[in-house]
Amino acid sequence: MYQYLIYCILYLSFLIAETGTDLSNRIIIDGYSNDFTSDEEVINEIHESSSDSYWGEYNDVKGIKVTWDNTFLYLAVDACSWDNNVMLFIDVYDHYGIENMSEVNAWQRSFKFYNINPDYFVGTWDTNDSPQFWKVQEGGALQLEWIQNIETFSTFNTGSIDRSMELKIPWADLQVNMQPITSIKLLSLITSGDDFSGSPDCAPDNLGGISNNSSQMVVLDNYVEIVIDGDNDGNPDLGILPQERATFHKTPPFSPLPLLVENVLFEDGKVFSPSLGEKVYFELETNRGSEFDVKIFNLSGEFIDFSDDEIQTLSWSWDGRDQGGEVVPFGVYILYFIASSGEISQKETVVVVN
Ligand SMILES: [Ca+2]
Ligand SMILES: [Ca+2]
Ligand SMILES: [Ca+2]
Ligand SMILES: [Ca+2]
Repeated sequence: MYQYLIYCILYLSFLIAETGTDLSNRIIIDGYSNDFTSDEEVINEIHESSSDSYWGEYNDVKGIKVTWDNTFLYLAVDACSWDNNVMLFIDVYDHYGIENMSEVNAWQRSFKFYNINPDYFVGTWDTNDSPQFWKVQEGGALQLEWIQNIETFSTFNTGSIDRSMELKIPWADLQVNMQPITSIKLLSLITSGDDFSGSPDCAPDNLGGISNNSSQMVVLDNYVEIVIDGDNDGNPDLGILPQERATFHKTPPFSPLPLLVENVLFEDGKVFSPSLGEKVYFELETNRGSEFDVKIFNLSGEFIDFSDDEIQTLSWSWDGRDQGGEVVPFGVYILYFIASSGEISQKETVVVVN
């Protein structure tokens, strides 16, 4: 009777799949993610379609699975890749991380991150079984280092559906200067093996949607966040269901929201006199988070200067001077707002008077 009871408890604890002291017997890093249970799916078919990729169902991300024990974080990405790359980004610390994947020293791709700045990523390609685990320089955004002792495996094989990339990262390798890890943010995607290629599918979906143009810069601005140390005792919480710890920046599914300029506000009008020490102040309102550069041109199309950032975001001024500091001739000037993602641009005019 007792034996039966113990068997039942063991069986149930396997089914429930809570985080526990040691999961290394259950989670095997072999590129097949069926050793994770449904309680460990933080992105699954509820959130992420398997037919939303611009490159079709054979190049699609389907989900992310997560669990952990005292020593390791276990991760799996379910996807299908035919001649392309699968990547998983991990953001542990808010104060630094990759901002622009086209500026890093390895795996250069056309992605910009917004709301998330990954500190680590793992990437693999079709038929490769040894995904590479990379770390961005502590405190930095550009310098990547390949960490070769992390156990990884992937089984993507020329369009075979239902394959995965798995990895097992010692918590100690994710910690910087012994700082405790309270939560992690995750984001996975498909890209190609070519430098500066974009992505036809990410999970969770980004807010602005994805372009069919494979080299178009993609803004990755959504993530799933998993609370690891909810009681703040410095250790990963055990005995919990990872899925219950998962939240999104914006919970999928949702329709993409193309970036729009809703308004450009000129607080004190568009006419100003730089020779009297005046500046023109302007703000831009958009329907979702993005960064913009503002370039100033004269009517002949000559570049004059960049505008100055004000403290508020998407808020600038121009002092009516060119790059050399000289007051520009009176006349009409064009402010050219360009989304840093390259998604949209907008022109406005101002008038310089004597
Ligand atoms: Ca496995
Ligand atoms: Ca997908
Ligand atoms: Ca970060
Ligand atoms: Ca997607």
